[in-house]
Amino acid sequence: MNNIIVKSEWIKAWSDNGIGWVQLNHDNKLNPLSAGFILAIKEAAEKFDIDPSIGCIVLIGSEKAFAAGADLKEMVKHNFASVSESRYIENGWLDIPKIQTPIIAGVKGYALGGGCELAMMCDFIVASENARFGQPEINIGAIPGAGGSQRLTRSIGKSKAMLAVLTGDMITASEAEISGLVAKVFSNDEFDECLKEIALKIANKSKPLAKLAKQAVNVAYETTLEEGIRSERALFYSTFALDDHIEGMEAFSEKREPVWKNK
Ligand code: CO8
Repeated sequence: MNNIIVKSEWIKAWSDNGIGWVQLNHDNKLNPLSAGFILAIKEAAEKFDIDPSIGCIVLIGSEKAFAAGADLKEMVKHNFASVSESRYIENGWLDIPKIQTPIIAGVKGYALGGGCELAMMCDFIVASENARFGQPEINIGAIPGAGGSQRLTRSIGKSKAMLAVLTGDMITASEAEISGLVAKVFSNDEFDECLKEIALKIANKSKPLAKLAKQAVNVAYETTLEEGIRSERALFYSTFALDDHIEGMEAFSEKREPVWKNK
């Protein structure tokens, strides 16, 4: 692993009512993503992913930025050989999309380059109205490298993704909501409360059902419609093997709230 040190000191992690909060808390409030920082983010998220009391993980940054991209002070030292040999954007980065628990990116301020890519690796993005998204790599001698050209295109379509990637211009929160990059935008004042409300709603669902639902939607990202429909049907049938399926059905007919057993 080329002596990369996990920067756990730049992460604040706490749980609250079934929500696992992971805050990027670099001394530089722009949260520049170095190799050790992304490993710390991955480790914190993975800890919550295997915690049976957690039903939703939320990744947040500072007031100023979710993350303003790769740590350019680290990136400047790399050459072609060293990025390949150190697996620069493999360690940690490839693990975030493997998290099984629903994971939300809560974006305030900048989500640029690797920061935008990290947000897009989450299941959906909730933004405050001051959020700014972008893939500005073209301005610093590179192109997106952690999935930006692929996930942004799938998310907002070729035309808008090309505009963003070729100009490097930022996308405002309201543009991001209109184009579907962001699920919801809240005013800066309401953001923390509204984000928590959404996370709590998800955390209070049956955990195995939420994981199956997440898996079903993610298949749409990666395969043909025919294969996706087949996969969804198999996942749907598998819900009938859960105690929580029986509980959901019974609660509906008894006109009461379900009490999930999480199995
Ligand atoms: N990395 C390291 N340091 C940074 C970064 C960064 N990405 N962004 C800002 N800083 C530093 C600045 O150098 C400055 O440091 P100092 O005080 O020592 O001079 C400090 O943070 C404050 O920065 P600014 O004065 O520029 O703050 P502003 O509020 O004026 O501007 C911006 C904020 C708009 C975010 C601006 O700083 C900016 O444009 N930053 C660069 C954004 C960028 O280009 N991001 C893309 C990077 S490339 C990338 O992400 C590739 C992803 C590949 C995967 C990742 C692998 C690890």
